[in-house]
Amino acid sequence: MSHYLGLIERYRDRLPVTPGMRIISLVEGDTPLVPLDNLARAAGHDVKIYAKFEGLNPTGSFKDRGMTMAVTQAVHEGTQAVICASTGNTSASAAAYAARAGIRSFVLIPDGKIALGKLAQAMIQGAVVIQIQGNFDDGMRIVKDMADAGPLAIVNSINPYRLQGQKTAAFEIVDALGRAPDYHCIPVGNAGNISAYWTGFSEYAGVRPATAACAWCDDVCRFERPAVCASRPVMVGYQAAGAAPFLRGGPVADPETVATAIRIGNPQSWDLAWAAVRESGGWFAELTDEEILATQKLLAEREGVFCEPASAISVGGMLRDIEAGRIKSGSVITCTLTGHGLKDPDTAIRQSQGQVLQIRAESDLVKRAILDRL
Ligand code: AN7
Repeated sequence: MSHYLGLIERYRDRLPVTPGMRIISLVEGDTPLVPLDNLARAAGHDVKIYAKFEGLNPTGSFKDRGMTMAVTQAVHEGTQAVICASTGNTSASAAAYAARAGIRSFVLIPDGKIALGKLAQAMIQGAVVIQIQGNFDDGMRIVKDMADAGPLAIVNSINPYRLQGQKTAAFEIVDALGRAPDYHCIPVGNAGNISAYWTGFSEYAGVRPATAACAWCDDVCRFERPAVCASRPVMVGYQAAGAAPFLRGGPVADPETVATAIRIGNPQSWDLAWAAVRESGGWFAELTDEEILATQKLLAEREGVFCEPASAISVGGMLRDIEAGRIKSGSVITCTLTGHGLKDPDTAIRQSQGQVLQIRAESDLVKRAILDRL
């Protein structure tokens, strides 16, 4: 077997690529499905929990799955630049894949509300960073207005190639488990990823989903193929309470949350996400910033898994729904951890304050401090 060359090569026969196409890849995908046995034991109810740790993609988030497809297609069409609005991770990923392809990238980010690591990535990877005095939704509106501005490809998840790339995470989960999970728990911001997962799980189950909203999707996806697995999971989407349009029944004007990645009030994949949740028998739920941060800490302290706040929401919501009996005992549950904790060092340090001991450089003093804590 040849060594792993990225998700397009691995799932080529289920993706919109043609022979001879120049594949723009950073060898993304193939992320681990990490068992969270400590949390499962604490939760009781005989559940088995796995985290799909997407923070281990090349730029540290799941966006790379969609970006390899979107930038490959953009280059194929002769596009000279990509553009996106972003709460951070999309801009980091777009900049990286554009750099690799040798084209330009323009990224619109909300003023002052982007985690430091993501900004660093976009900047050093050569993106033209445009800070707008507005939020993600303002940026998205402006980017859509740029559609006719020139030879420019929009690489937000309204680009259908993005969702095609991202559906491969569902394939990997089924391939790793040898079955579909009973529940899949996932953070929801702009709502592209939950839609992509449902498309992927459905394709592997040999079922045409409601998320296959266009004829193009029918052309690309292999829904008619024999099923790889017999079932599909219940899809559960979690939002931050201050940015929870799916819980409010419509757009939220001034979204606010510590989980800046999902500080989004007007999700572009509204209908697709509802289709995924309804068809799977799932639901949306919301978590407060306090619950989100507590879960980020819990994952780090109990499992050694460091994800960003927006990612922790899937685990926090899942644990609450297990306790409430909404997620049934005996279930196999997968959670997407969408981005790496190192993306947002400020938030991690802020919520761990007081844990650093200040001690003079003397062995006796250090020894005492250690023995006091053993
Ligand atoms: C870590 O980067 O929208 O529901 O502009 O970075 O598919 O939007 C990020 C979204 C979850 C939500 N977790 O996914 C952007 C952006 C993390 C994220 C989401 C995002 P979608």
